Amino acid sequence: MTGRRNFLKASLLGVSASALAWGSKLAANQAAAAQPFSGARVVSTWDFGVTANQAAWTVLGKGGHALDAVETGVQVPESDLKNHSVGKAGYPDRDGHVTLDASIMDADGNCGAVAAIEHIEHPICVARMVMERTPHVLLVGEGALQFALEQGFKKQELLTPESEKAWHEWLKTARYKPSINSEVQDYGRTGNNSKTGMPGGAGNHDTIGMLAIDAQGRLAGACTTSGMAWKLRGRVGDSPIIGAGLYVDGEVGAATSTGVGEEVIRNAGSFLVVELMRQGRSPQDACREAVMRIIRRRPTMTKDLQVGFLAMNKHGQVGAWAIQHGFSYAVCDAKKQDGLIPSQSVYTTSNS
Ligand code: SD4
Repeated sequence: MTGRRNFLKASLLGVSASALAWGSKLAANQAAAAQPFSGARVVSTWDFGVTANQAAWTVLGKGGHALDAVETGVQVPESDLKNHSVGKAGYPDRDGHVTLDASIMDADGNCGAVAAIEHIEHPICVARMVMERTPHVLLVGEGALQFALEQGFKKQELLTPESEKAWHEWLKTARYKPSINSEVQDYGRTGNNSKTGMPGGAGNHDTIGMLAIDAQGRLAGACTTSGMAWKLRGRVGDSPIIGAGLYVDGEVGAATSTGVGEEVIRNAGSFLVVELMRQGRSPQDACREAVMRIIRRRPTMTKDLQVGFLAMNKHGQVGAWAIQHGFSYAVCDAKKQDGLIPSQSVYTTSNS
């Protein structure tokens, strides 16, 4: 096992060997993203973040509001039928129900979220309406659906034949073991991972977290997911929990997470990243410390666990860190429309 894995103290890591193998262009993208930046910029988790960012850019590029940009951007993977970890066509829970989690937040602390909502293709839009049209922050399950229908959303079947087939396959063993999501094998390409058969090189879970700063310097974030495939009915992950899967503070910056949500919730992950940035850490350094906090609490579990954080400060500097190799994030601004960047990680070779 140790031969396959190379655990290095995070503080000693530079760009990982594998990241270098992915190409000096990518490493250059990482260095560029870490620089202060004036103007609009949007960043997202995973390779499906590239197309999501492009949609967000249709708003940001015209001088639009960061909040509109993130809501627009994350709707792309929510509607993508090839994406089985966000929105429609997401893998269901243990009992065959597709249940979605989403949150949205602006720079002033306004936020809204839905958890374990069913039958609604765009939970992020419902989350925004919770934020803007109710005195609440989070609606769950039946109540969230009721609210969505009252707001005019259409009820639809989110379980596609492909996802249903995958669920039936899973039922043969019915063993809940989140796989380590990694884009290593299929880095930078769309389509299914040759090892797992999952989209975009992912494992059985992946979330889009998107952070944007607009031309007027306003920050916003959005996070949306179908959560962990085959989860218990009623399970809620980190994505709709403000401070866990998403946090934005206009005075400091914004952060979002992907991976096993239970570990992120336990550590108030995204809030922690923002607080570390408040204390003067760079986005990358803050993400690394948040990852190390999780590892310190779970020393025996981390070889099987993936969590990744992505952060952007109010100066537009971007950074990320993950437990496992293979996390990537996409950056889009006026100079670069499709930059996909490998995150640094604690483990520098694939555990999967
Ligand atoms: C969750 N954090 O529901 C989400 C899933 C995810 O990579 O991001 N997986 O726990």
